[in-house]
Amino acid sequence: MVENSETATLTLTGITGASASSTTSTTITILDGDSPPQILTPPQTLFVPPGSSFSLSVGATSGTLPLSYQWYLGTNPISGATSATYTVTAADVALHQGNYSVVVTNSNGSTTSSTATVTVKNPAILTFTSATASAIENDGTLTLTLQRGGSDVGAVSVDVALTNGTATSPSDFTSSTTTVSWPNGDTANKTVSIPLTNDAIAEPAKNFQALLSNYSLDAIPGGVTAVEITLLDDDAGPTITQPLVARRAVTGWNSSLSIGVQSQTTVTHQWFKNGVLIPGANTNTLNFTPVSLTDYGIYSVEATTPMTTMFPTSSSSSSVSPPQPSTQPPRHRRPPHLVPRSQAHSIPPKPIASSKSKPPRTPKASPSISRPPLT
Ligand SMILES: [Ca+2]
Ligand SMILES: [Ca+2]
Ligand SMILES: [Ca+2]
Repeated sequence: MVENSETATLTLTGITGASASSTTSTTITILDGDSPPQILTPPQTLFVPPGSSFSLSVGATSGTLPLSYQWYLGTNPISGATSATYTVTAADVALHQGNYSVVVTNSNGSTTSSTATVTVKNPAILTFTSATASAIENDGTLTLTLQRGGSDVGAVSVDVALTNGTATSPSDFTSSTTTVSWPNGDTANKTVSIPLTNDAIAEPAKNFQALLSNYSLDAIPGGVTAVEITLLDDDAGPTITQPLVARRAVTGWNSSLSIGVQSQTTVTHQWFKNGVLIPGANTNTLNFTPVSLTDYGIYSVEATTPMTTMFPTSSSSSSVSPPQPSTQPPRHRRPPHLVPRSQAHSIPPKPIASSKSKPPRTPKASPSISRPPLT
């Protein structure tokens, strides 16, 4: 009698003198001995690059053995393809592309599998265009770009999934998995927009990741399968890492004032002299090339970030002490502390009469270059 497979479950009960392990029951399948074979895992559709090997397999079971197999390409039986797995060592589009099926036979009859399609083509190569990205939380969205290389034949797709780092969804960004698709023949770059959460909390820079997964069958990973995303805060003001320091400058020598400012967002600088804006002085350093008497004054710099309203801009100020008339040759326009020590030894500056009103002075050797007496 032909009948379906039947199952029975054996369970251990009434265990004494021992404790039960996690497995206390097992299922037994009773196969019918009068049926044709049953196909459990049919062959799977494949995309194969030309010249590559590929295999098709079928999983079949039967209460009556042995089983025999015959693979078909279309309606034609493939010579010698008579086992559960059919392997081709070098795929050729003319010889191997098409719809495959397998007929499994026992003494009771035959069963034909569902069809698997083998397409012989080069894969599309899908990748992010950059392994890193950064955004400020008030940007609204962060855009990631994906590229299709390799074959432009066929429709391909890949999923972009987001994973929490120190930045988490939904407090810092909105996590979702986006499927990015290219139609047949399309090689244009595609973008994914990630919504960012703009809070009012001052916080450190955070990170999260975007990952490619679930490539369509004829697509493979390219060079960049993950993007490390840095999420910058817009609520913390700039921090001054190097304050302005008062400086005595010597006329005729080059000098500079500078400030160090750290911020997660862009910092713009503006220098002021005696409270008056200096046009064009918009970097962290203000150069005097060289210092002249008119440079004497109180200098300040304002460092500004594109913040929300929580923090005021930072500013710092410093004075420049009155410049001294030069006693140095103007052509040596380097301050002594920038001259390498060996050079300071070998080429001591020569006193030259100043053109200014004060009488010339003979420079004394700097303590840094005077030698202690030998003992
Ligand atoms: Ca945030
Ligand atoms: Ca904010
Ligand atoms: Ca914030």
